Amino acid sequence: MKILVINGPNLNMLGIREPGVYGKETYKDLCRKIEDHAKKLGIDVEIYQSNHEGDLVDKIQEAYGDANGIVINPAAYTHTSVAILDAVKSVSIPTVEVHISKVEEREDFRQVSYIRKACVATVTGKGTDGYLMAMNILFEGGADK
Ligand code: CA2
Repeated sequence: MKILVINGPNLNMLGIREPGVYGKETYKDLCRKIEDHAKKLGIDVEIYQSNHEGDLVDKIQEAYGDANGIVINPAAYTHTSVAILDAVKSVSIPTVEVHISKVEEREDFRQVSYIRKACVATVTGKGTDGYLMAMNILFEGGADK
């Protein structure tokens, strides 16, 4: 089984600013945590980050026939991107949406998620542990093996 973890714009800046909202862990810490968890589950994982919407769409399309599940934090594109929603729909790969912060308790514009409709589950407000929870959801049956 292979899970693709995709991170959107500015998540590479984790731990550098706004630790009150996104925690103190750096992006490198997050990647290590995801890789350790994949090892524990005995699965393959690939981690990808981009600040560019089209690159995120390309990566989702490349997962077709390669990954059994996708964990995605589209970051700001969550609230704006029909292209990322359409990409997830087009590949029909079980996908879990993750947000480090509790988006439902933040600004109104963060209440909108275009991608949510195409996802089997959403995890919010659990910090970076949310990524591991999303991997567990796919491992336990949300994903085709
Ligand atoms: O809570 C989340 O995971 C978000 O997807 C993070 C996005 C935000 O636009 C979403 O509304 C919620 C922001 C990504 C990271 O932004 C940073 C900003 C400052 C310092 C470090 C990261």
